[in-house]
Amino acid sequence: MSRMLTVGAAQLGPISREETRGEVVQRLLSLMRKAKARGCDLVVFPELALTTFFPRWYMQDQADVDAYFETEMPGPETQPLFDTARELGIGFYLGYAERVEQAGRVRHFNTAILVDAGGGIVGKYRKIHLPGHSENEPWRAFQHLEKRYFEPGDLGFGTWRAFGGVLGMALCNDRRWPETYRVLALKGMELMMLGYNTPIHYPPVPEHDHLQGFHNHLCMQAGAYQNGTWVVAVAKAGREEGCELLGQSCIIAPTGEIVAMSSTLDDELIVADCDLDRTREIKENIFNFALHRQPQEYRLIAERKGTVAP
Ligand code: CDT
Repeated sequence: MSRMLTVGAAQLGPISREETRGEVVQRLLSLMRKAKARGCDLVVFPELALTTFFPRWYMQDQADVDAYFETEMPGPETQPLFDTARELGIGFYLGYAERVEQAGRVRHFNTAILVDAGGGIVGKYRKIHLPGHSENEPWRAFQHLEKRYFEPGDLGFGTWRAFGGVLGMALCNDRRWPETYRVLALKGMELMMLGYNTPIHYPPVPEHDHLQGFHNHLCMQAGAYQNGTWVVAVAKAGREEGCELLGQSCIIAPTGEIVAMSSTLDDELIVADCDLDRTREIKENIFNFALHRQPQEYRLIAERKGTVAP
């Protein structure tokens, strides 16, 4: 048996602070057309793919922060993505900053959506693991203020029946946490889509800077294998406003093997034919959850947040 899904990982090079939404959307459309030409059913874009990675700056005026957020999706600048997807018959995953009013309260999320080949939104995910810090820390070469500008997602980890399989979404820092993959895999995930913006320099532990690429693949290859899932991971890469962002976008098989990887720090499309039935090699054998898991021994994972040593 095979259930083939041809997937494109559409890495972006840097987006400058001055670049408009319209200009960025043109870059996304160009990658989407390339993906269609290469036979893709689905194309995955990065996290916060419509603007520069703004959490690197401390901004005191909320209006300056809100300028990076979308108040509607699609909106006038993003509508062409949906129209072109429908014309071409291709789906997409897109990360963006979302500003919504919920129950009379303005809320800010780091969000991803899955759009089907008819241009309809199938699913939405709001990032749960927000890294970085909440206050200005001027000793850093640059800030990472996701904890200031976003709230943790309120939608949980979701999976959706789409594109002939069961697809899950996550965003950037989520890929470092085994809980992300396991919760999604318990909801049947066969392919995870994930966009990221990962600075090479990590101010609190700069001695790990040279390991960014290694840690990126280490956690995702392990997550793919231990949960029998494809992983499609897509960077915003390159030197953006003086900050070096990791590339190495990749598509990982359920065996943990990298089957495609980007080789530039620019706009670049990589493609792989992902047979969703290959997830069974793992899910029905070494990681047959129903047969081998011992959840009564794992309660602490859900109940306890921090370590308590004996
Ligand atoms: N965007 C994002 O989540 N980036 C983090 C950076 C490291 S923590 C400051 C990541 O996990 O890649």
